[in-house]
Amino acid sequence: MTTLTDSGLDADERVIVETAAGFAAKKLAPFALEWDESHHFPVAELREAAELGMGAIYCSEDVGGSGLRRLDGVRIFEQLAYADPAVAAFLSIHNMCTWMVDQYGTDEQRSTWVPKLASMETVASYCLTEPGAGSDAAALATRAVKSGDEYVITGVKQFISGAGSSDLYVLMARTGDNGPRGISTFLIEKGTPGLSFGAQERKMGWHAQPTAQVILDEVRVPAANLLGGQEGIGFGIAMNGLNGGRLNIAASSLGGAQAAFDKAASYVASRKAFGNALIDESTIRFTLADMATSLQASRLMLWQAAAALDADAPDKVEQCAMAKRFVTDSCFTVADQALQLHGGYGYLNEYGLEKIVRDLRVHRILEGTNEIMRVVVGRSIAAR
Ligand code: FAD
Ligand code: 2MC
Repeated sequence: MTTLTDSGLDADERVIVETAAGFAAKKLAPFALEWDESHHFPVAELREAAELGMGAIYCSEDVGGSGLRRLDGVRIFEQLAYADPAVAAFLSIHNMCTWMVDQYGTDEQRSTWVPKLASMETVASYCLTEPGAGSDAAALATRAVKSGDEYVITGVKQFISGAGSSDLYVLMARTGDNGPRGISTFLIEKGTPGLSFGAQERKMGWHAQPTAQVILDEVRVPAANLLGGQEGIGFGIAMNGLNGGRLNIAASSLGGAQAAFDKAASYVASRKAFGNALIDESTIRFTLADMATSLQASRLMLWQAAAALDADAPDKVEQCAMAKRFVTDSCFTVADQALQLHGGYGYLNEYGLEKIVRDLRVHRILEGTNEIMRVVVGRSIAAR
């Protein structure tokens, strides 16, 4: 567990952080490099995390959620990512989906799905992006047409984390006109006729979780699988899910960067050059000081944005976007600096630095690129 996160936590908060840190150290960290190498998706370990309440962290207790705050959530994801950012990030996507069902589902949808999602008997994927609609998500073309008491859904979703492995696909499709108000959200179970998956993408990082297309060819789902039982609210559901998702992805960057920093601080204390330990070189100390400052600034910004989401603050969308942009950029830089401080050894797989850099790189792209985060913040400034 990192030391900086200890500051200011009360006893309950400390138990939550220590539980996540203990689980991560025992069940994730020893295997992270192996899973990266073998492209193994550790579903069994994710289910063990769920047994500790990490499958539905900020969901209601009446349907099996843990009833914690977003603030607890980002602290948990930081600890998990300290061991493995790729696994932590997938769990964050599952939690986002679970929250969407809990928050917007009908009573029946909540009681049917949330308990299974909380235990991770059912693992969920979030399906918004399409080949022709990434940043411009409201331009999505997957169509859902009502037919009796079913919807018939056709289209392709691109880059879906967990695709092929997950049991439930929380999927945004068009039921109405062009634009955000014509979009609805559906719950689609694996095994539904017409649902298939593309080849696994070969990626720079995130090897411990699958990424593929989700392909829908006249997939028929009961009208009861329309999330919230209402058409046209799907874009709002998707975006509100992403507000918290963006924080959790940022927390996954923070944990990874903290691990990289700790490795680097320890390495330069023992590595000798020019007659001294590297840490005795003032420029190296300055680098470490800047890295530690970036980590602490990231953590504080993340906690502040999580508290704003907990409080449903009027500026929560901008705060989440700012934190996602700042934390994922800053922490990527810290991870890269940590690699640099290891010299040639940082470039070798066995030191674990290059995996962190590869895993964190994509956090600047997904759940809204960092350019889109600037678009969101810029719009709110212009609207003042
Ligand atoms: P584009 O939208 O085509 O953008 C290309 C470039 O243009 C980017 O740099 C972008 O920032 C920039 N740009 C676009 N518009 C603007 C603008 N207005 N101003 C300035 N710059 C702009 N999606 C899901 O729905 N579910 C998932 O589970 C999921 N998992 C993913 C996993 C991985 C490994 C990856 C790589 C992606 C995943 N995504 C997922 C998709 C991800 O969210 C998109 O890749 C991302 O939103 C960007 O969309 P795009 O790739 O189509 O890029
Ligand atoms: N939270 C809540 N509501 C939001 C929102 C947010 N973050 N962003 C937009 N909305 C609402 C907005 O208030 C508006 O509501 P209303 O119709 O009531 O006025 C509605 O959504 C439409 O918003 P805009 O008019 O801003 O829509 P526009 O199309 O111009 O831009 C944009 C929307 C660019 C902000 C959005 O498309 C976006 O966030 N794009 C990035 C896509 C993205 O993040 N993809 C991630 C995929 S998931 C992933 O990568 C994983 C790894 C899981």
